[in-house]
Amino acid sequence: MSAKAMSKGSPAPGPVPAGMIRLYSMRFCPFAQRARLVLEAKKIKHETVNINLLNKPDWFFEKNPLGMVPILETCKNELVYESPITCEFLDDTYPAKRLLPTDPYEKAKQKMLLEQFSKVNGEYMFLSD
Ligand SMILES: N[C@@H](CCC(=O)N[C@@H](CS)C(=O)NCC(=O)O)C(=O)O
Repeated sequence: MSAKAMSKGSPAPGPVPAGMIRLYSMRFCPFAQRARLVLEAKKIKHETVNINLLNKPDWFFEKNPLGMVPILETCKNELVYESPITCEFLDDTYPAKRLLPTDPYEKAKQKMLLEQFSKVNGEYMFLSD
C-alpha cells in the first residue's frame, strides 16, 4: 500500500502495469475493505493508490465521476467502481477460487444479505493518510 495518500496537485499515476490491477482506496474506508478482502482472498496481484478524500486530486474524478473509492483500474484502462460491483468484477475476472455462487438464486441471496448489512451504518473517519 502506498505510504501517503494522493491529494489535490498530486500527479496522476501512470498506466497500470500488465498483469496487475490497481485499487484506488482510502485506508479506513469500509467499502474499499470489501475489494481489499476479495483481492486478498483470491491472491490477486495488485497495487493500491490511497486518495485523500478531503482534498481529492482533480484527475480522480476522471476515474469515478462520483469521486468515491473504491475504484479498480485494469491494464486495459477499464474502470470499475461501487464496492459490490468491484467485488463481482474481481470474482468474474479471476475465476479461480470463486467467491460468489454460480447458481442464480444462491447468488441473489448473497446480494440480498449484502443489502441488509449495507443498511448498518458504521462510523469511520476521513483521514488523509
Ligand atoms: N456506494 C459506494 C460507497 C463508497 C463510499 O462511500 N466511499 C467513501 C469512503 S468510505 C468515499 O469515497 N467518500 C468520498 C466522498 O463522499 O466524497 C460503494 O459501495 O463503493
